[in-house]
Amino acid sequence: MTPFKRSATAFFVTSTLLLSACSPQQQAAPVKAEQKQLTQADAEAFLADTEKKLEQLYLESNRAEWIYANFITEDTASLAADVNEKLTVEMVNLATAAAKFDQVALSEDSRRKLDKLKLALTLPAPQDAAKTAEMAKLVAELGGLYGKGKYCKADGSCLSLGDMSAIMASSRDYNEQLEMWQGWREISKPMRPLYQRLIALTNEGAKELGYADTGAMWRSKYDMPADDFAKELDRVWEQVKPLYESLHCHVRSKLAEQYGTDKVALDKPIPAHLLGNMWAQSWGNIYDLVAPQDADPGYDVTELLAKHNYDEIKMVRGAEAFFSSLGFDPLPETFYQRSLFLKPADRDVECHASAWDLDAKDDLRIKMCIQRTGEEFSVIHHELGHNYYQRAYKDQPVYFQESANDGFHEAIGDTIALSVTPGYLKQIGLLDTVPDESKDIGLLLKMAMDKIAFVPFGLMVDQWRWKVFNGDIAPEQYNEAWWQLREKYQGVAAPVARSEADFDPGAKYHVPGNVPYTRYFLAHILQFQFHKALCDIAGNEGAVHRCSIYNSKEAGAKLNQMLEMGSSQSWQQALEVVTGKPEMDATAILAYFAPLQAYLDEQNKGQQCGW
Ligand code: X8Z
Ligand code: ZN
Repeated sequence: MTPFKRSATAFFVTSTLLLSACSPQQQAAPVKAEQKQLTQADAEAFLADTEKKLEQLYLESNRAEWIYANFITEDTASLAADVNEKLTVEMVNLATAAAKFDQVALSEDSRRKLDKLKLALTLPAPQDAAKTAEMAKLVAELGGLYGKGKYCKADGSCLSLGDMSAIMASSRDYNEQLEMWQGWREISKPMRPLYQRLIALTNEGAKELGYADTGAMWRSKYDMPADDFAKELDRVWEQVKPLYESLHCHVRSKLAEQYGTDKVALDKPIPAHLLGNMWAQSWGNIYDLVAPQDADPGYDVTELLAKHNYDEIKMVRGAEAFFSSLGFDPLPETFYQRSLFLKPADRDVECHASAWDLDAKDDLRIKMCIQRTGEEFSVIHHELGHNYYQRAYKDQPVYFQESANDGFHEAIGDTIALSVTPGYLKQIGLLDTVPDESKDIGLLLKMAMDKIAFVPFGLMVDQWRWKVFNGDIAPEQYNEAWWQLREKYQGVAAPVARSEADFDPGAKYHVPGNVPYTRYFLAHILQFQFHKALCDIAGNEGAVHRCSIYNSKEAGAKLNQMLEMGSSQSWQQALEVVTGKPEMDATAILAYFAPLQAYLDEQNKGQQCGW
């Protein structure tokens, strides 16, 4: 293993020192007697050197990852794994080197940069070259299994995830949905041994860096003690839970009407394949089954897009125009030249939508196999939110070229999509008449089926993963524990018996992709806080669910002020910039849906809710 070497005042990170490296939550590392006393000047020199190194490494890694995700083959997997290995080795060394300054008195700025460096890796690796290489290979293999995944029927015809998602969204045939649901989950069975090994290896790496396990490291990234953060999540979930339970109850009774109580029992969890989504994570696609009799807004964005001949590019241009209306610069021409918007017919690509900033200058891209639906129109806004955030913080030091916390990154585009209201659709010529306010319950119900339904899913994925990391869930309980949590948080159940021959968590992109998921829970709470605050700034006086910040330069400027900060300040400070308050809170999301809660209470009268 090549030790990291700093040129100016040479010190080395050896494996002995590494073993005593510490995290903020751990006891400090003893500074070795023979070692030179480190100073603030040493820290600054180290940070300056590292900055250059990181810029180069990130660029190289982004390029390899981009190519792999756009062209999944044995060779690109191998190249991506090589670069990932190199980056991981460097980052582990740098995190270890950064920990040597734990006892040195430093400026706030230097301290924050070092803390960011120590926590930069998502999957820390042990200081063992063979193990790091093995990990990098596992990461690429798992990603490839998901990206290449398809369901092939007995007759030899195959369906992609996109094909199957479209069927899940529109089919109302119990068995057809079940076939899709089961078919997709075949892809993750072979992931299990790879995943199990990856968890063991990364935990070793996390321990060497001074964390109890990789999950503990993930929870340490939120400007507060890790345990407090976990409690904060529980607190916010408790706030949203009553509304979720009301929604669950109402949707279940409508599903029972559709499929019969022999299929959907009124006192049990909902079968997970009937909610219009492969993971039952958002339910907007089955809105037609629950639409209120007299309060349906009477339009559907998918139909409006088709009626006005929106193709994939026009959908992207449309979302870009929203950001432009807020005062953001247009996307560079290279964005349109280099992005992937359509699923290629002749090769495997990772279709799960993502947004990229290759060089922290202006090489922004998205990669998405766009379908012409209202749902995907929202996802495009989501992705562009990432790109505008990336561009806004590009002049920050590399350590702070991130969102305030990862939930902020996920919340920005969604915040903009909350402004895609009937009034806005009329303004851009997609809708002829704005539905009357008497139709608001329908609008809110559709929104709740996407946003409120998501909240427990956003929480449970990492509740599972944290327990996998810390050993509370042993490998031989991976699937059983997954379904226990699905039932506990979401009140959904597998429609057919599952066993440990299955690995259902692996059928969700972020598990084999090793993308922490709590960020989406945070984003679903935060986006309603941002929306409310920006609507106030835009001078909105009506109902918040009818507010669009379209064209508001004031709202745009305030949003940009927060985006530009990157992660240079705590997320609480960033939140305060837009909302005036440093606390994450469910008050805004509950206020948005308050009229719906009253409607659901009425609908659920006499029902036995819960599961
Ligand atoms: O993964 C995503 C984005 C890319 S960051 C498309 N989302 C989560 C998911 O699809 O599971 C957005 C919402 C939740
Ligand atoms: Zn995202």
